[in-house]
Amino acid sequence: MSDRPPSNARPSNFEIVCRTGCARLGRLKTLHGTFETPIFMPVGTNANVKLMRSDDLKRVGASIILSNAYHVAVRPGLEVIELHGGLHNFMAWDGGILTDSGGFQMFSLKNFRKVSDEGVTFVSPYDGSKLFLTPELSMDIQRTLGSDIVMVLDHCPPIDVGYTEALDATRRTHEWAERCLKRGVKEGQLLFAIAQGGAFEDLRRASARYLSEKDFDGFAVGGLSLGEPFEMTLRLAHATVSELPDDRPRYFMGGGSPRTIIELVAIGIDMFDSVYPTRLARHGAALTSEGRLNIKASRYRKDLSPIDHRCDCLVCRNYTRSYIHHLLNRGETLAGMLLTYHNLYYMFRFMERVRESILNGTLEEMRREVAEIYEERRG
Ligand code: PRF
Ligand code: ZN
Repeated sequence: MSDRPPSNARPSNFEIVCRTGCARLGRLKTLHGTFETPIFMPVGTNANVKLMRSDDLKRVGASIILSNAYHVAVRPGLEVIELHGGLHNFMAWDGGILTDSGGFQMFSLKNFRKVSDEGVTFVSPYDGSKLFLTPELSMDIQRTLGSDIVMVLDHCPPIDVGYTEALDATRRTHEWAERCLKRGVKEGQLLFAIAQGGAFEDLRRASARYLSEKDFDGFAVGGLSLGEPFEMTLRLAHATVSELPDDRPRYFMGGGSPRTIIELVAIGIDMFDSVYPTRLARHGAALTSEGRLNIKASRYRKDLSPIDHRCDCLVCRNYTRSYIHHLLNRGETLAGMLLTYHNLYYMFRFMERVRESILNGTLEEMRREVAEIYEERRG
């Protein structure tokens, strides 16, 4: 079923341009464009990045977004996507799309039922309908969606499981990764493996080492950013990265606050996704050159300055904090739209600075600066 020639017969899709310490500036080639890494991917779970039109996504600087195979396959259903000729057409987005496999949704959604070596059963809380997701089905769904980057189906346990359970999930993740590889992707789609290993450094290393030997286009660090202390995230991510091949992209799943990004770029991560900037916006908070601002606070009622005086986005050039504060207090949708636009614009300028600092060798300075502005991780 696989259309993919073996890796030694495929040109490499990832090129490292420059390094500072363990950090890398790279270029990742996909069917919908070549992207500079380190890169941030906004989350568009239901085939939309909440409150953002696709043309505005382009305008703020997004080049690849994340979507979820499981969600889209359930609603509207694969046949609807197929009618459109794929997910790109469906959502009117001609940039890159990475689809997550459904592995994470097993535990993050309430409608998960049971997992076996064969696959995982989801039961919809809406109508009781069942979906039996196997590695093969996840691959077939992502092939139909036509995503640029396909993720293998993995087993992501909670961070606090014991050794036996973590080992079992890791073993299953490896078996599933091989089944995904065997099922294959469409020509041009990239296939990424996901390393697990729970909270155990030896399992983390073993997982990365095991997957490294297989013919994947990239490798993700899974099973982290699940509420554990940041020091632990860094230590376990580092254990994983230390065993991954140097010449392939590395993706940290489900983390992407400025602080998370700068610390993980420094240990050699290239790709990030997070709901952080978009969710924060919908809760009335802005990312700024001075850190996080809660525009809902009463001190902004008569504040005529823009969200961030150092930002030249469309929102900061036209609207006051006072106006957005007013919209928030009235529960107007426009508040979330304006804040989402600004926060994503902020994230993409932030990523430009990260890449520049790798090029200039000033990543360490930027890291210290970011740590001062954003004391905690949050996302
Ligand atoms: N696996 C998958 N998706 C994910 C994760 C994972 O471990 C995480 C963990 N933070 C986020 N999204 N498939
Ligand atoms: Zn702005």
